[in-house]
Amino acid sequence: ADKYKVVVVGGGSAGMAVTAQLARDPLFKGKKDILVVDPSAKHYYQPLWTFVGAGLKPFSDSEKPMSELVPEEAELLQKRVTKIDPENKVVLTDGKEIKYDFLVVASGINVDWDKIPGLQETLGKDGVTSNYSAESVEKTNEFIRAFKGGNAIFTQPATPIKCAGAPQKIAYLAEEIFRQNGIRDKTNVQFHTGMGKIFAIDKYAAELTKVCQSRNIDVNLLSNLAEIRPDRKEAVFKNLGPQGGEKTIKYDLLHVTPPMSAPKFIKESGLANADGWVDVNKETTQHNKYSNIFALGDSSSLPTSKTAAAAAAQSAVTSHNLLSTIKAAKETPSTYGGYTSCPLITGRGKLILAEFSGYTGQPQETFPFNQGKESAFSYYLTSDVIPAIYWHGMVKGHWTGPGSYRKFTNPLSSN
Ligand code: FAD
Ligand code: UQ1
Repeated sequence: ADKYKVVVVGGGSAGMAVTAQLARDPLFKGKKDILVVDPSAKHYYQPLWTFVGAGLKPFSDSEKPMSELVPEEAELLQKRVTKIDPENKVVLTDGKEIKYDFLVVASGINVDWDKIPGLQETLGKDGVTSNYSAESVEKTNEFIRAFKGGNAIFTQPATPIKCAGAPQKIAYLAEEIFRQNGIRDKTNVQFHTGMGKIFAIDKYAAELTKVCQSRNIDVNLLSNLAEIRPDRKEAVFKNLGPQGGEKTIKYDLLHVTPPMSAPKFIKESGLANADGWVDVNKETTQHNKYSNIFALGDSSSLPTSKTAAAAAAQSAVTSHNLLSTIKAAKETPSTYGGYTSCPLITGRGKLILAEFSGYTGQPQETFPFNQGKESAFSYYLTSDVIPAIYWHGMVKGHWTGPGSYRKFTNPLSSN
């Protein structure tokens, strides 16, 4: 009885996009042959959390009940997947075995709150917060608004994370609010990143470095948050450069982006590459060992920067290749070229819209102006247009990224 043609593990941005696209195929009409498994009662549009953390959008705009988004042709099981048995084509949840013919893994990335000693007990209290959790994102805005001066510290870990620009976006927004509140001269704004660069792509990194310089944001590269001592309000940073060593800094506001990693069940199920991500072909999104398994989004091995924008582009490739595998159609596979995007908000009404291929490192900009510059157009696109595209397009299976429009919107672009 508990057998489905397709099981989708994770009903987040990537899983819901693929589910909605599959559901439109005649193969699934009136059948309930797709199952989405996700323990979360809510589906989150996490890109809004940067705006929520600065009080520019209400949290409620970022959530919808998961059940509302699951299409009619699919079922929802509100359970956590604990293991997959790919040899027997079985998904295990607590207390239930579900058989599948085809599997899509889209279980996202784990935020490792427990890997920073001191973080869990103080998150949401005494000036320590994070935009990376539904529970603490509104605290960010509270703490920034109530800030009276001192050290405001923003961190980024050395691990891969979702939306690698988000740790610095909130620093820009906070810095602007401190100026508006007349406390900027009493405030030391520091950004500490475990990475060796402020952003992976030089074109955008160069501009972001200028923004930090002009606004007196102290950027510390290869400076990795290792510990928080809440009783003394101290943050300990390890220097990952050749000189090594540790630095202890007193904080009055601390916005933490914790280290992140692949969900453990992927490795325990024999589906992972050496780093724990679901081991898929980087062009087709099909598993390298099991041809009836596909993966996309943050939990996949696709070697690009992990964003909803990337998942949108990947979703078209996954659903196309999965459908032709199901139908045993001898079609040319659809391929993904690493497209991803990071809207780097630098202030209210100002945004650098990075769009690039994580495979080539080359910009792939949608619009015929230099998106490496701060722009009001890019800001309103991101704050007001893209959220609508997400809720009405992406999770309904009708938006797979701007790639197919680029030759019209930016005809001179070579990418
Ligand atoms: P998710 O959307 O996180 O979904 C994963 C789902 O899997 C969840 O619903 C979860 O409950 C479920 N799950 C987890 N484990 C299991 C399990 N064992 N069994 C079953 N289900 C499971 N992206 C952008 O494109 N632009 C931005 O501006 C941007 N800004 C961001 C800002 C912040 C603060 C954050 C946190 C993220 C941001 N992102 C942005 C990144 C974006 O949200 C993610 O890259 C995107 O959601 C990835 O989609 P996904 O489906 O892989 O993962
Ligand atoms: C995008 O497609 C997308 O997915 C819906 C995002 O996630 C929130 C984005 O942040 C961006 C920038 C895009 C790209 C879209 C356009 C119109 C450039």
